[in-house]
Amino acid sequence: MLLYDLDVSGNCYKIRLFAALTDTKLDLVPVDLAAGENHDPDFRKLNPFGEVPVLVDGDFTLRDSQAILVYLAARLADRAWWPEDAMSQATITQWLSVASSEVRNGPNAARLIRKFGYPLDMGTAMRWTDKLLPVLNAHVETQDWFALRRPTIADCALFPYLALAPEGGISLTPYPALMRWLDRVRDLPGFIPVPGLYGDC
Ligand SMILES: N[C@@H](CCC(=O)N[C@@H](CS)C(=O)NCC(=O)O)C(=O)O
Repeated sequence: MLLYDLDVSGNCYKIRLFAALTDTKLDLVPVDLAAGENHDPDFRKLNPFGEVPVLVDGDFTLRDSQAILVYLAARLADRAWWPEDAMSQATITQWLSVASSEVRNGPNAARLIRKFGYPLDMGTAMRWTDKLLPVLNAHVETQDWFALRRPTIADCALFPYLALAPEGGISLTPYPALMRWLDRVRDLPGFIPVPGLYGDC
């Protein structure tokens, strides 16, 4: 399977992290966003939105990091990361949705502004962040993992932009339970880092 990838992208890192944790073999195809490779007509055929990550598995092409996590986890013989029952899948999907909405609009947007100069509004990003982080912190005060009693793709989807929040000028110090959850993810066998992971704000 091919993963069209960018090293500093948290969305791509979600997939690389899951693959590392589950020993899933992926061949990385780097896409240089700074050089505009995501606007090449051939890449647009893979993803008309011009975004990474994109997974290609034979004739099957899939965009969106959350969808790719579901696909990769559902193919594994060990269904621990994406179990087959409706209640588990729905519970995990709640958190995949938080990753693509609240995390995207909050810590991810703040990092895009501060690290990459994207023309987004920092006040808006911080309002999303201030609403989000207390909720996440309270959730992992009472349980080790976001969706189930073990790590799932929900944890893989949430980890990158929360761990990289300091690059957006967001301190996680006021959220000790969330920091302990980040440490639990880092301690998983097979864990791999991403550039900027250990930055302080
Ligand atoms: N919903 C998509 C969002 C993907 C996305 O925003 N990718 C960024 C890199 S992290 C991108 O390719 N941006 C293209 C650009 O900025 O032109 C996902 O979760 O994969």
